[in-house]
Amino acid sequence: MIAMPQTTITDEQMRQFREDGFVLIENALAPYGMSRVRAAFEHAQRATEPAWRAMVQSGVYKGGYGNGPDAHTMSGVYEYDHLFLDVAENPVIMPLLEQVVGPNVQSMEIVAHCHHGGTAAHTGWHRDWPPYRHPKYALKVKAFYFLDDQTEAMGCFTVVPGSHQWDEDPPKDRYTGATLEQMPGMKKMVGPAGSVLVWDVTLWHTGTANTSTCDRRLLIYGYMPFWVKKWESQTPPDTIVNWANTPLRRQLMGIHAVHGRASWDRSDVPYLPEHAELAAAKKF
Ligand SMILES: O=C(O)CCC(=O)C(=O)O
Repeated sequence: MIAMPQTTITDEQMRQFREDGFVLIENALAPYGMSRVRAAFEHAQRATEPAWRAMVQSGVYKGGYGNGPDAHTMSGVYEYDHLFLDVAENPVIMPLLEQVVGPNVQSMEIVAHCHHGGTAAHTGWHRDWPPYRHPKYALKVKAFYFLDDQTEAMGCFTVVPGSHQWDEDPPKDRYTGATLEQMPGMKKMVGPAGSVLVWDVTLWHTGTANTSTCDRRLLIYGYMPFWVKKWESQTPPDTIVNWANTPLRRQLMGIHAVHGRASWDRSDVPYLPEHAELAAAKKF
C-alpha cells in the first residue's frame, strides 16, 4: 500500500454507508483550510460566471448537475486552481474510498457547484444509473463537500436512506414539482461547513428548492474503480499529468494503476520512474 496520512473509518461509519448508503464526515476540509477552499471556489465562479450567464440567457442548458437558471455547474475547475486536484486525494476520505470503491479507486469528475439562494430545485428524484451490485464494492460514489453550513432551507442534497439496496428506480410520475419533498422516507443532508458527504450514486436522490437567501456551494467529486475508462481516446491534459507526480496521483487521475493491472494503464503518458517499476513487477 502507498504511505499516506490515515483517517480511521469507524465500524459505525462503515455500517452506515452499507445500510443507509451515505456517511457524513465533519471537518473534512481541514487539511486545506476553509478560507483557501472558498477563495478557490470564488475565483472559479468569477471566471466562469459570464459564460454561465450567457448560457442561461440563450435558454440552451448544458453541463450537467442542473446547470441553468437554478444552478451554476463549473467543470474543469482545476484549470483555475490546483487545490481542486489536491482535494481529490484528501487523506480524510481516502481510507473510506479505498474500502467502499476498492484500492484501485480513481476520481471521475471534479465539479464546483452553486445552487443559488431563492431558486427552484435544479433536479428531480433519480439515481445515477441502475443498481449495479458487487458483493464488496460500490461501482460509484460521490463526495460532496459543503462550503457553507447546510440548513434544510438551502436546497439541500436529499436522499432516501437505504434505497441503494432497492431494485426499483424512483417513480417518474410522482414526487415531482410541488410534491418533490413529499417523497416518503426522504432525508435532507444538512451539516456544518467543511463536512463531506460520501454517498452511493444508486441512492434515490435529488436537489431541493433553495428558499434561503444564501447560495448552496458544493465541491463534487465522483470516484470509480480504475478499470472504468476515464479519458477514453483523449490524452489527459497537461495540468492533470503535471499534478499527478506520485503513483497514487497517477492512479487517481485514471492514468496508471497502482493496485490494478498494468494492462489497464495508458500508454500515451510516460510512467513516473517509480511507477514503471511497480508496473514491471506486476504479472498482468
Ligand atoms: O445538487 C444536488 O443536490 C443533486 C446532485 C445530483 O443529482 C447528482 O449528483 O446526481
